[in-house]
Amino acid sequence: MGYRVAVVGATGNVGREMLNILAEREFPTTEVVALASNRSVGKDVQYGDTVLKAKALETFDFTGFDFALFSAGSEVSKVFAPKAAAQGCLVIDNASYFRMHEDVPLIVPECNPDAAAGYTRRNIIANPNCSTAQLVVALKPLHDHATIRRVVVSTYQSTSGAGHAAMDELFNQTKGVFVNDPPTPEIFSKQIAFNVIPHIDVFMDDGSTKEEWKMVAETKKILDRKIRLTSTCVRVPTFVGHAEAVNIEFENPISADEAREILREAPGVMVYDKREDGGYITPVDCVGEFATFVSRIREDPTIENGLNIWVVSDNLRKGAALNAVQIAELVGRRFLKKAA
Ligand code: 11C
Repeated sequence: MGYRVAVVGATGNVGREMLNILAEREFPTTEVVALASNRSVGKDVQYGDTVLKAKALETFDFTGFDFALFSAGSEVSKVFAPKAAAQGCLVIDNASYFRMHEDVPLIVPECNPDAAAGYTRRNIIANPNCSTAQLVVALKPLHDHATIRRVVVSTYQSTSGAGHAAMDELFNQTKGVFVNDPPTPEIFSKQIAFNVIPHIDVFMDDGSTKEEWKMVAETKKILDRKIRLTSTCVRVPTFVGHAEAVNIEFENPISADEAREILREAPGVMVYDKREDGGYITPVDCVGEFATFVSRIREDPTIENGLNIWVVSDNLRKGAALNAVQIAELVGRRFLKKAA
């Protein structure tokens, strides 16, 4: 026995990873359907050893399906997630549209699994933004131990977060620089090759970007509304893997050694912190991995109860597809059990 699963946005960066991860984790399925916009219908996508042809989302009937994993952008989710949910299919949505809706749980299974029970209100569960997901996995066990008061985070986000065309832009600009002819920026607002850009998503009235706002709002919803967080989100010329330099101020004392031991035991976390050349994880090292890696754990002597950590994870996996599949596993285990 298994579940009937639809993957919406199956031809995109995250949709493909959703299919990979369903297969890798042997998520029990009796049927998997790849859905896409009309322009991508008929494209081949891989699910384990099987090649699926993408079908049209627009005309698809979700009746009888247990899970729909959506990663096709907010406009698609806004229209089609409620439709799938009304047809009795539980939607796990990677877009930002429903994340802050009071009646939609925003879930990272390592952090707030109990909140998933709220799925019954809309039949929709939201998946957080990639930069939030890896951050809260690392913060949660430290918060439980010493209560976080304030977080200052700077991100180093890969181009895959902006989609496949953005990765192509990095590749083509990089080649172009060598022949003295870098193509004009299209997806990014400035040259991304050999550069860094302090701008992800649209600007807000207060001068922050929406990516920065999401990190604040989503961390509060998932972990604790009392946590104060400020972030600067930066696009860097890497393909996959987001990195974050995180400064944390706690209510209670916590040493670097204590933090290292707590993080070693924490679900979803891998500590790699050797205090020597190369003794830390970089984005290139984390590609294809499930874990959120924590390195460079050290005390911040400029504040009381302060720590600095370096957090790296595959943004297409823990930041998106893996978290969505973990939510399906959680709901399957707790609420939609199927006999083995
Ligand atoms: C990026 N974090 O790296 C974004 C991508 O709200 O799900 C994911 C945006 C979101 O560009």
